[in-house]
Amino acid sequence: MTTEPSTIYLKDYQPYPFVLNQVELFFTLEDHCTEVQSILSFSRKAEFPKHALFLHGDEVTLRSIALNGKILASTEYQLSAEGLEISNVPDEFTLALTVQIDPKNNTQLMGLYKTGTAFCTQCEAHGFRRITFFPDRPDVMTRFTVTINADRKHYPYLLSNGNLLERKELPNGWHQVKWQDPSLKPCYLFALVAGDFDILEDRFITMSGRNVDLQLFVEKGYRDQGVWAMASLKRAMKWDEETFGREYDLDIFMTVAVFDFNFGAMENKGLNIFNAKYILAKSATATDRDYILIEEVVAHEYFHNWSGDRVTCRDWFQLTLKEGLTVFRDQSFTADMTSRAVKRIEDANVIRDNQFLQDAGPMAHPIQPQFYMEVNNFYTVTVYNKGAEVIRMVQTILGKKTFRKAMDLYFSRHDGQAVTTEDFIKCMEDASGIDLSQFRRWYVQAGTPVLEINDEFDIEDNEYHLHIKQSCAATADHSPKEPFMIPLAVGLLNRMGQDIPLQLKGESTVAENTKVLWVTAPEQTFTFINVTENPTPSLLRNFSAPVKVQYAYSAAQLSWLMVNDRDAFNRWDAGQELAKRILLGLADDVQQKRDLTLNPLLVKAFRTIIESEKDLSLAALNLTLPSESYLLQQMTIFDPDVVHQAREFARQQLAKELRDVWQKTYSELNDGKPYEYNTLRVGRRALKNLILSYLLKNEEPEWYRQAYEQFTQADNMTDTMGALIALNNFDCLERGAALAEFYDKWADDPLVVDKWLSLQASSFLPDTLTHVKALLNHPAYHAKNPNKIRALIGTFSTNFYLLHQLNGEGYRFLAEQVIIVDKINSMTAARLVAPLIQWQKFDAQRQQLMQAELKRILATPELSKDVYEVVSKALAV
Ligand code: B3K
Ligand code: ZN
Repeated sequence: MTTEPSTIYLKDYQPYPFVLNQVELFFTLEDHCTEVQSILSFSRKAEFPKHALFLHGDEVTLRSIALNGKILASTEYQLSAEGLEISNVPDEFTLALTVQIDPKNNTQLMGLYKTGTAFCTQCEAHGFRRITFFPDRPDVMTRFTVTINADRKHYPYLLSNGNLLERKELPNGWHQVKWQDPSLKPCYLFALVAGDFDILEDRFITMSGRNVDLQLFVEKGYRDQGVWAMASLKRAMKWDEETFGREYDLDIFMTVAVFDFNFGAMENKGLNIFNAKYILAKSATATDRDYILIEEVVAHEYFHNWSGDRVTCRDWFQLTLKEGLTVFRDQSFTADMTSRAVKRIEDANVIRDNQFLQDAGPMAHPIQPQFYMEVNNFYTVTVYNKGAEVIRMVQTILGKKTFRKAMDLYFSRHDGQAVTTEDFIKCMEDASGIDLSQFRRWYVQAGTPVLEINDEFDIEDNEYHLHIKQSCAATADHSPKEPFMIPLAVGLLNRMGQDIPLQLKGESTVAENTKVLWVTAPEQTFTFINVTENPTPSLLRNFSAPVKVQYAYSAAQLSWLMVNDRDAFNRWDAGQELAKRILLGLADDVQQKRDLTLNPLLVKAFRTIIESEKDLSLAALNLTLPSESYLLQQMTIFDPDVVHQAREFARQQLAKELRDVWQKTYSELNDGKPYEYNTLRVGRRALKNLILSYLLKNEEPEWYRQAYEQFTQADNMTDTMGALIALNNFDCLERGAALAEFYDKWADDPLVVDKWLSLQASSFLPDTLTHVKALLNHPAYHAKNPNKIRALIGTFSTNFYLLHQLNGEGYRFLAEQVIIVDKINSMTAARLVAPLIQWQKFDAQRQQLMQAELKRILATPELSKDVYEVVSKALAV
């Protein structure tokens, strides 16, 4: 990086001065020298009588340019690193461009690139400008006609968005197809795929009786692994009709799975492109978790057809408009398809383990960022997952029925438009009559609100008071911190564990069990009437807002709530809170070098869960201790060593104390029945494998053997991985044998090899980093493939215990890899650096080591904008 990249501000938004009436594209596909011709027809907007025409361009070579048929001399336009400018253009004109690009050397995987033998594209956010010069911004929407020429033998399938208009043979074994997309779309939703695939075909009859052809293209030999994704797609299409009244609009919906992809998938209009990881599944190679994720991501991309494609974003500051909303939609879908409570807990965990950490670090930003250097750095857990929580709060505030009405209004009012989050909230207000002006702060204020709650029971008047104080610490982006509007769902439990009917003083309505309080002021008191005994409050039920709650529960109250709260989420949360306290106490003991003993309350609580919880997926979550990430966040100075030791000590004690029930339950669950995928069996496998990893903590040869036996006997990947995960932290013969056999068996399946790499990178064994380094030279590793980079380096970067070893080797390794990957794929590199940017939270010695590595990265010549932004912000704190 020679000069500091500039910061772009939302407040500087300017509309594009021209209307792009239509676009014709002609591709001639060659590995290194693809030619792209384009014909763009523009009309000037009356408000911009003098503006020059600017087209973005990135690594495209201009071959010719003609305006209204006249070839332009090189003095008649200006080329820069950002694009192409023509100062004098008439009010109506057609521009014809020819450019050349090099897909085969496109390792950034943005724009047009090769994956295996196929060509494919990724255009969001700024990929289209790597295909040709173009107004690459989401508010420039137009109609695309696309002609593709390619060798027929290598590329029998030539795909793009919309409807196939014609196909014809060309000389020399080439062929040509022409696609036309009837919908208006921005260029980030453009897609092109050319290759030879196996294809799965199906159909969906929409609610109005139209037929939609469904086609799924997978790499040759993987046809059997597309069945689950196809079935998931059909479930998603039906669900969106039933739940949101959204019908698919085109006659054909295509999905393509590729092995080289920067993230999960992409919602290109009518032609979704996926990382194969989120499509391919069969029981022998995919875990239950993979199945659930595939269904979720397939649904997510499909749901974008309305929330993203038909109604899109005006600019990239509005990203949460489509992403927060679509994540909310996919979460609701998954909750309906699986277990509602389990899904809610998992989603809350993402917020607490990752999003709260982002809020507290140098990259903190609101769900609608107000400025950025590189937009790719803002596809974050904040924009996506906190964004989804914000939509969920809207639903809670409006009520489900009104929310649906408001969503209908949003889709009908803005169909075919590129809009803002303001437009979204306006629809919510118009449909409900509720003033959301204070609620809008969630969009522009970063940070995690904290609710400090005290209570008081007034026995004379039968009144119960909840005093609530809200606050929000300053964040790195310096956004304001005015009071938020927070829907706080509460219940009050009587001694019998029953919910007390809830009536607020001054209100006539009585809520049966849960009441949503609207917390709006810095300090507020809610008084419940007709409360005849001192209740136990159940606060933030179902995680009704992405906030932290502080209330002085006693340990006894927490263990009681774990069993008695009617709200499944809060039952789990009470257990987590209890475990957190006990583990932090242990961490303190480790730090002070005191003897460690595990509080028997936790053992007792665990025993009760095993004996009473009927939903076994839920039981597995309830028996999982809070993550190291979550525990670290509770410390003033992060100490990954002590947290790791404390947590592992607790796991070991739980293994020992509960040995009898673990063994009994494991034997019951390990029933040898053939694999079946359904909610019940998924729960049984989840619990069985969790128990197996506890049992191995006893470090008995017998259990190493049992895990190895499970590994060899398993007829499905969930149990295979369950055994490997259980063995993974023990230096026993069984681990080595299982890992070796696993690789031998699956060396040809890239997605399974990813699991093998990440298993090794996540091990707590002391020589893990040495192994990870060696694996960089193993044939299984491919330095240009994002899935491999994430599986090996990405997984190691989240192995907190080993990354943060005081010899600094973990940091050094990560920094070196960031520098290497940055040259290949800057977007992926910028993601790897995330754990280092939290340096300010650690002790002086680690701070110094981490800063030194960050400085080393920053001093690298020609650093990408992506990595520059993250690292420079981290060092500026
Ligand atoms: N919209 C894409 C993400 C694009 C990421 C670009 N850096 C996938 C999704 O969220 O559905
Ligand atoms: Zn999305």
